[in-house]
Amino acid sequence: MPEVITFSKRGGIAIITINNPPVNGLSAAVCTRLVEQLAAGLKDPEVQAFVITGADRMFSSGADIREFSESAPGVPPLRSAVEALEASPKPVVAAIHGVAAGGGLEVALGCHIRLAAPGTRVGLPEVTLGLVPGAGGTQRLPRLIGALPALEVIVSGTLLPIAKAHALGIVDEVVHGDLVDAAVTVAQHAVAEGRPLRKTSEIEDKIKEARGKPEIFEEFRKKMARRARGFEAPYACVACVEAAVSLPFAQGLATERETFTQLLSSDQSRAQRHVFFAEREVAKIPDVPSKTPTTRIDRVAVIGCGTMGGGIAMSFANAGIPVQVLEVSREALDKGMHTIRTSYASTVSKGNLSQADMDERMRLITTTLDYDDLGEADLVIEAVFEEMDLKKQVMVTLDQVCKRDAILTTNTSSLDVDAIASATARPDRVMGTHFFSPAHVMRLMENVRGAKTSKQTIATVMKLAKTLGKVGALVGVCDGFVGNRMLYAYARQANCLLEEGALPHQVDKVLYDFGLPMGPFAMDDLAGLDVGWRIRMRQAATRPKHLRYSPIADRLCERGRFGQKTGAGWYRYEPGSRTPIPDPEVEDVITSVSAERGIKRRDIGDGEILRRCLYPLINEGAKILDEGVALRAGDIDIIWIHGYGFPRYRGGPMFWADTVGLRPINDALHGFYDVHGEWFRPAPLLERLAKEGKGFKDLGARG
Ligand code: 3H9
Repeated sequence: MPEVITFSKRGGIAIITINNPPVNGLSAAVCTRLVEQLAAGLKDPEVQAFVITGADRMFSSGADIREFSESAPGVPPLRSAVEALEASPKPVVAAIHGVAAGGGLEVALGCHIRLAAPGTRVGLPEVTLGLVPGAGGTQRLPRLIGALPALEVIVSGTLLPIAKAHALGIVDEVVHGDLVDAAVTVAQHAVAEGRPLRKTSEIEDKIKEARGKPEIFEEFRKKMARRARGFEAPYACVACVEAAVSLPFAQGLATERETFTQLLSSDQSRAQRHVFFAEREVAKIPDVPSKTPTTRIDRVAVIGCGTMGGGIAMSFANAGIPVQVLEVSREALDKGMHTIRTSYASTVSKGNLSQADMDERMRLITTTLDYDDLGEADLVIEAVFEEMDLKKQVMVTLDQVCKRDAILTTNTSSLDVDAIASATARPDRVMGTHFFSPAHVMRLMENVRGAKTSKQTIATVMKLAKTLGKVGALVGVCDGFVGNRMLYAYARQANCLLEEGALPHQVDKVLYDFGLPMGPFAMDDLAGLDVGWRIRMRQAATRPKHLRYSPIADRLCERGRFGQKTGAGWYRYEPGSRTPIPDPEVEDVITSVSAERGIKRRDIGDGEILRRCLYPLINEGAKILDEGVALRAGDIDIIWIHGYGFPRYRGGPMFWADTVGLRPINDALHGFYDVHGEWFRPAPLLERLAKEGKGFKDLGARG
């Protein structure tokens, strides 16, 4: 076993190095050894001061999250380490590079002086794990930089670039040149000067400003309310910072500890920790090892400059990759480019992008009307209308004009990728890249692997997702892939509930309150009802007759109610407004369908709405897993969190199902099946896991 802490001496200074690859996580073993080495140095008359640093890539990513459990081993040693560092009578200098996150930064805050290398990022991301910083971060950071800046850092959970951290006073100096050499020199000066050591826990002036001013915290809570809706941890973070300001250090620390312990065993933190690991796992494809060769993607082309094509082009420009967009007419091209320009200009006007950056991004997007101009592209994404014949025709043309080794992908959201690939002579270099709207904002890329897609193509596209700052999830071919296939199951039930007695705003409210950004009907109005209508028309001939089908959405489309874009859909909209207003005309359509079908409308409770919508969605997820269309339950969770806004604090639909318990879900589906029929038949995998008392978490990678 390599030493997790190494100890060396240079000119009277002990250098303690954290050496726990890959991210220098502060496991219990690391913290225990750190305290031991510090104690040894304190006893050693040769040692006058300490430098604490990290080996290889970074200082430290914080406490080892894998060690978190309800019994929480590994937690107390980190706290002891921070306290031992601060209490050291010999100066301790933190030499920070790469990343100091969470407990990593808390260790640095326990040191008396902090130096950092350029390019370092520091922060307290515990909130993203459903936690508060638990080793003094909520108490020391406000003392160092003030209550409001500390609230921003702790509640956002983001890692700050070092220039910002330096400006705030989190680090004392940014060092160019050798970091450890500089830290040794600074430590020697501190010894020579013999000034009292600066202990963060004793700094008072910065927090005094906020003392006795609860309105500062009230205002902050109001400001964060929209972003923090449904989450517990951000509010707990604010409460801990408030304690830092109003209580003596020891009491504030006790508040933080108690809060940390409570949150550690909460469903929300469990869910968010699951998401942390699932986000990393999703990039791993069992039969496509990380060393698989990839194709260089220097130039890209996008076919179609509508809403999706334009957003996809922006994603590439945002990542600094030159992209050509092709349209069939000058008019369509101008319209698409105008939308792109307007979108960037709005970001600039909000102060979120500089004019120079906008100009650079616009420069990276070039236009053409001619397929022959695409010969240099390494990858081409088609984002034309969702029609098989059209998509095949585009692929035939691309196959002719693109260089032999170019990868061709389709942005289809539901069509058969194998059929699209078969239009080319290079099906090994064809796959689906399903972006979510708006494509330059939404982080999910559902990457669809066809039967003949090569491993190199898969590895390239998965890597590309990362380059674009997106989360790529690899899925197999089926109608709607993972996300939309599950969405159909959910939306279908929402429609049936309307026939039985519910109204759109009631269903939407239940799902909004559950934590989704909007309910199925508001979402349909945003996306446009005509999209689903076209798909349903296509499927009409093959739709099994024994399955219940609700015609309400079709009736609305027949009246030209396509959603927000036509000012009316499931709701009506005032001109220029996106606020949905319940519409009696829709209620008439709904009640007349109920009457036609001989359904006696009844009051439907919120609990039934939630179960009727979400359990079929989970059931569909179980079928998808059984078929190997998704590799892991966690991948489905990631798809739903990043593509559909499923609340992160619920961990995604499959994780949430495990917290509810698969047995009650299976029982409820049986009950619904008895009353409502085939759509509710429990998936064999769900049935089996429920019988065995297991959860989706007990399944390994499939496919
Ligand atoms: C904390 O500190 C609590 C304290 O306040 C109080 C305690 C009392 N633990 O992300 P990557 C793994 S809570 C365990 O791909 P990158 C990760 O799963 C902690 N494992 O690398 C992956 O494993 P695998 C607060 C961790 O370079 C591998 O390392 N800290 C941890 O893209 C590489 O990770 C955080 O929340 C960990 N802490 O990004 C920081 N961190 O190879 C969380 C990483 O098997 N970490 N792993 O898939 C990060 O944000 C990023 O990992 C970091 C590096 C930016 C550091």
